[in-house]
Amino acid sequence: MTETFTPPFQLIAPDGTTRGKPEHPIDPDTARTYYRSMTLARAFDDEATFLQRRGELGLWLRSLGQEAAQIGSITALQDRDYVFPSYREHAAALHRGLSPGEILAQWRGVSHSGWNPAEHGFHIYTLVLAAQLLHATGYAMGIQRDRDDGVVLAYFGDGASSEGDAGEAFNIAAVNAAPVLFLCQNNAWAISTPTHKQFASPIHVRAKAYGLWSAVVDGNDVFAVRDVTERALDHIRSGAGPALIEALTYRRAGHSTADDPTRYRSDAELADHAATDPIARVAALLAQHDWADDAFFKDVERDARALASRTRSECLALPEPRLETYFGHVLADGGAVLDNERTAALARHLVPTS
Ligand SMILES: Cc1ncc(C[n+]2csc(CCOP(=O)(O)OP(=O)(O)O)c2C)c(N)n1
Ligand SMILES: [Mg+2]
Repeated sequence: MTETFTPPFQLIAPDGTTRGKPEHPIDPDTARTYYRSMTLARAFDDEATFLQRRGELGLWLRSLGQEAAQIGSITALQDRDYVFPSYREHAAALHRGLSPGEILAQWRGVSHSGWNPAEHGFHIYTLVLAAQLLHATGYAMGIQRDRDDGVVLAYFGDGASSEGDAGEAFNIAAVNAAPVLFLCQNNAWAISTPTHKQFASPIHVRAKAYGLWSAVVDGNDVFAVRDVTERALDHIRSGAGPALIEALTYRRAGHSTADDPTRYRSDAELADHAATDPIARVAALLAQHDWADDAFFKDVERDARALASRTRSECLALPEPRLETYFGHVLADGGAVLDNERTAALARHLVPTS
């Protein structure tokens, strides 16, 4: 077992009871807003999974179970701040105003990225692990040189923390006091590698050695994530340098729709984590304080169904993926090997070509 030296910061326990001292009071409006955002994000994620199973998407990586880590952090940002996501930050993407169709285009294989990053202050999804941490650091150094007071938020995973790029980004960000917040969603798995085989020292502990402000938080507690993110942003905006948050969450689904987690993960482990569901926790908080009535829950349910339906129609309105286009983006001038592979692949008709 990896030792966690500091207990993760928590404001709402899994049963919905409040703990600790929040910076801001835990109020009914915010609780309802979080409940709604997380429920809609989950409905979108469910629908995208169905669309992949129906053959409408090539692949899908779920955000199931990670809604609090994403909503708690993204809502702490200001509009002028800029985000570098990894590849499963769908709740954060929706919050930044991306449409379902924009998010799905890449996974349908019809775009390298379905949105204009500048329009949403939300960079393209990056599948090369930890590469976005260097991009984020460079971007933050640019902001610093422009004397802009925006902050950059970069998401990454527990597995990505082992990449050399992560260490380089942490180091150079600290040396330059770059205005960047590194937010690790430690979801306990990197495909089939559990965290105890990934590292012996927790990510938030290693962060301190680089000179980063760091904290560890219960990543399934949306209020705690929001609170810690605000503290990190205050630190960064004061000019004191970059920060890192390790949000302890759990990847409830497989790594992707191409993965079978039953090969390496026990049912008991999954059942244990079902009890820490971030949406159920806010529902319990709402119920305990009588902060939401049936009409509220029905309204959220109706909005979730509407989002699912919009997700379906926007996906089906995207073009059909065309196999030959993929070969056109590998090398500028092609070459015999690529040409042969293209001919063979098209002959097999693995994907509709028109
Ligand atoms: C540089 C690099 N190496 C390997 C891979 C293959 N790969 C894709 S996702 C993944 C696991 C990532 O785990 P983690 O960072 O914990 O993120 P999670 O998928 O759990 O959100 C690996 C090894 C990759 N995409 N990029
Ligand atoms: Mg992971």
